Order: sequence, then C-alpha cells, then structure tokens
Amino acid sequence: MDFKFSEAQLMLQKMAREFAENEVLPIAEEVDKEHKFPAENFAKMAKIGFTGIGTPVEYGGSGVSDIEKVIVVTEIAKKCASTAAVLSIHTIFAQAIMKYGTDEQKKKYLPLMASGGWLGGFALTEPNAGSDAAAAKTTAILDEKTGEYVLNGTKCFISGGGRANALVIFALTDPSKGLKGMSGIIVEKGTPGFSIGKIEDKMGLNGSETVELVFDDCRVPKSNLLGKEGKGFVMAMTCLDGARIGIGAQALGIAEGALEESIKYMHERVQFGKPIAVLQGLQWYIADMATKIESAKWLIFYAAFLKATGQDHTKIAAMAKYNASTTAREVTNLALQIHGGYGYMRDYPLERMYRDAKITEIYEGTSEIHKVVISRAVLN
Ligand code: COS
Repeated sequence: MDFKFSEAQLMLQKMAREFAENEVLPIAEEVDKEHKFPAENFAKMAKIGFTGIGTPVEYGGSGVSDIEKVIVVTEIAKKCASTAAVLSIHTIFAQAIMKYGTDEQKKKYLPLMASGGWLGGFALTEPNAGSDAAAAKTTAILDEKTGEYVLNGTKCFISGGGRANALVIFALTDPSKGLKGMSGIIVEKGTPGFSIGKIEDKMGLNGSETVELVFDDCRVPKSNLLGKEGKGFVMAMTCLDGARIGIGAQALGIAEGALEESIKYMHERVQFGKPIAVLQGLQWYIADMATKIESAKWLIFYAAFLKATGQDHTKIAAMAKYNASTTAREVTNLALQIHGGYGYMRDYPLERMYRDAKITEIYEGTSEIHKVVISRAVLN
C-alpha cells in the first residue's frame, strides 16, 4: 500500500490551493450573496487546464484523471463550493462522451469542453423522477422520415443547465420498455424547442445555477444519440458513480475549509482571558472534525483510485459520497458552533459553508439512495 501523492500530484494540489486562495476566495461571498454564476472563475480554470481534467491530451485535455480531479475540486471547494460544483458537474459531460461517444462526438465535443470554451451538462432528474430515476417520462422519439429524435418533457434541478452549451439528456426512445427504453441524447443550447424554465431559488450553492429544462418538440439529429438506444439508464448510473466521487470531493473541501476557519478562529478569539483554543470542549470538537475529515478523505481517494484503475467502484463511490456529505454537514455544524454568534452572521463564511454542505447530502443521489446502493452491494 502507498498512501503518498506523487510529486506531480503535490504540485497540482499546491497550484489548486493557490488558485483557490487568490482567485476563488475573493469572489466567493459575491457568488453566494448575488447568486452569481462564477463565469470568471470558470474562464480562469480553463486557462490553467482544470476544465480539461480527466480528458485525454489528444482531445485537448489535461490528461490526468480521477485522483487529480478530487485534488482540484477539494481545494476549490474549501473556498467556494459553488465554483467546485460548476467544475465537477462540467466534467461529467466529457466523461460520458469519452466512455460512450462515437469518434465524431469525441472530436467535436471533447476539445470544446476541455478548453472551457463550452460548458457541459447532464440531465436525468424530472419532477416525478428524483431518487426513482427510472420513472423519468421525457421522450425522444425517432422520426424515421427526417432521421431526428423529437424530445418532449421537462427535466428539473439541473445544475448549470441554463448555461451549458451541450448536455446529455436521458429520455425514453421507447416508452413501452420503461428504463430499458431510456437513451442518452446530446442536446445543444439554442436548439429550437429547447428552453430554460424555472431558475430555482435555493438555500445554498447559490452560484451553481439550478434550472428546469423544457423540451417541446425539440429535434436533434440521430447522430446525437450517445451509445446505444435503450442503454441510457445503465449509462446514467455509471456516470453517476463517477460524479458522486466529484461531489464527495466537494463535500470534503467544504469540511476542510470549515476546519481551517475554526482553527484560525480558536487561536484568535479570546474569552475568559485566553484564546478559546485552550478550552477542552472545543478541542474535542476539533478532534472529531479532523477525524471525520481524514476518514472522508481516504474513502474518496480510494473510490477515485478504483475508478482511475478501471475497477468496480459503485459501492465505494456511494460510501465515499455518503460519508463525505455527512461529514460536511457535521463538521460545518460544529465549526459554526465554535464561531458562536459570529458563525451565524454573514460576515463570516461559516453560514455559507453550512448551507452549501447540506446539498451534498441530497444531490447526485441522496444519502438514503447511497445506503440502498451500499446495502444491495454488501448483501448480494
Ligand atoms: N452501474 C451500472 N449499472 C447499474 C448501476 C450502476 N451503478 N446501478 C444500476 N444499474 C443497472 C442494473 O444492473 C440494472 O441493469 P439490468 O436491468 O441490465 O440488470 C438497471 O441498471 C436497473 O437497476 P436497478 O434495478 O437497480 O434500478 P432501480 O430502479 O432499483 O434504481 C437506484 C436504482 C435507486 C440506485 C437509482 O435509481 C438511483 O441511483 N437513483 C438516484 C438517482 C440520482 O442519483 N439522481 C441524482 C441526480 S442525476 S441529474
């Protein structure tokens, strides 16, 4: 066993840490308060190759893989969870194209996504198909005469969906077959019949715009089919296995950021004539927070390692995301408590971290769904 990062990974971590400190942190409050999509951050991440993380060099990507993605997303999430979410979700599109796309699709989309010229999206959830993803009703029926798929339906809670230049949409190409009739279809922004519906007003993660996507006789060429017809549900689940590692990294980053803020505050804040760092009750909070973070970290890196080395990672990715998101909620709660009244005020970043942490227990699969996935894997 070897728990050490390579020299290159350590350099990447340093680079991501400096980027987060110098570029992401200064606008994190504005992104949250003004519900501002971090477009400037995205452009800057493109310049230093983060938007192409996980995409092979031959398609204009950075060539590095899942472990590096966890490193980068974690560092960015320490300072701004919204920016980390935008990056993490963007890379899912490229992952799907790389795994299931045709040569033409790879040549067309991967360089655009890797360079950050385009933003990618992924849409599975519908108003009546959240945890029960197989209940999705959006259709994509092939019009044999024109050779086009005609999409009808509504997707909801789609992160970055209003900004994405291209998205993978999961729709029923054969509604009579239920989940076995689901397929992945690439839809580009501006395609007639595709519009953005409600923009959600959320509790947190305010910079990661969450929207409804509406398809009303939206026609796309047959060549936009991703993979094979009827394989969409399995493709979506496979992509989510990877995506959950990214959201786990986001949760880990939020927790690490909250711990760092708490350590700083405990040394600075004086009560009863001494820094509050000498109070054993609070020291024990720090011990709990650090222990939970350490365990979350290694489970996420283990999941990323399994994925990067082509091994089955469904169970461990579910465990990693479930554990990291629980950790993020618990750690931000303790961090806010350590900060007392100041933690509750918007002058400090704690209440933002607390709000941003909560969604990690819900999106990209709820903790309850992860327990379904884990228990099925363990019992069978
Ligand atoms: N990888 C590959 N294939 C998978 C898979 C995975 N992780 N999980 C399920 N599948 C396959 C199954 O093997 C099965 O294929 P076969 O019929 O060929 O055997 C098929 O998918 C159906 O699986 P299952 O019967 O387990 O489906 P369920 O309807 O019971 O749903 C859960 C499974 C609950 C795990 C799934 O619906 C889920 O993950 N829901 C949460 C959705 C989510 O995370 N949404 C977040 C937002 S995405 S924008």
